[in-house]
Amino acid sequence: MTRHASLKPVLAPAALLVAAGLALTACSDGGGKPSAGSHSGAPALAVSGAYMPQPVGDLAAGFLVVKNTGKGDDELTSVTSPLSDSVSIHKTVDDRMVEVKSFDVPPGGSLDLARGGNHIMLMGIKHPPKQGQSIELDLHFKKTGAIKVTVPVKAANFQPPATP
Ligand SMILES: [Cu+2]
Repeated sequence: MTRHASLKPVLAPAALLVAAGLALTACSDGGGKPSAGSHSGAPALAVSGAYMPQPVGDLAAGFLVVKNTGKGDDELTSVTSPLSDSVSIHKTVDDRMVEVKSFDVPPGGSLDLARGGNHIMLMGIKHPPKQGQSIELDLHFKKTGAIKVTVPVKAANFQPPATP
């Protein structure tokens, strides 16, 4: 009898704990560290290592690294290019490409677009460029705005030098 009575009061606090944990997670996802207490942190982005393997047919991929040396986060939300009206951003899941809405660029971190992983995808290219030429990509970030990148076209099997 006493055993049954004691079960209920134990359950209620456990449920509260779960709810509190969920709330905390939602909070830190939205605005970075909850304890930071400042909204002045701005992202500071720099793009490096951009290249495009020579297109196969009217399809091409773009690879680059976006470093964020600032205090605030940012997001790559879209990419446009004079080369194509159909540019999207993809991640790779189990060898299959999946279109995404955005990529995070965390403060003190980087967004790496590389073969076999996240990449920029250009479809329906009207005038495919050749190795040795270069093309333009306009990266659109949620906070920083647009960054124009000149991207060299490399051999179709080009691999960038390994970075530390
Ligand atoms: Cu793709």
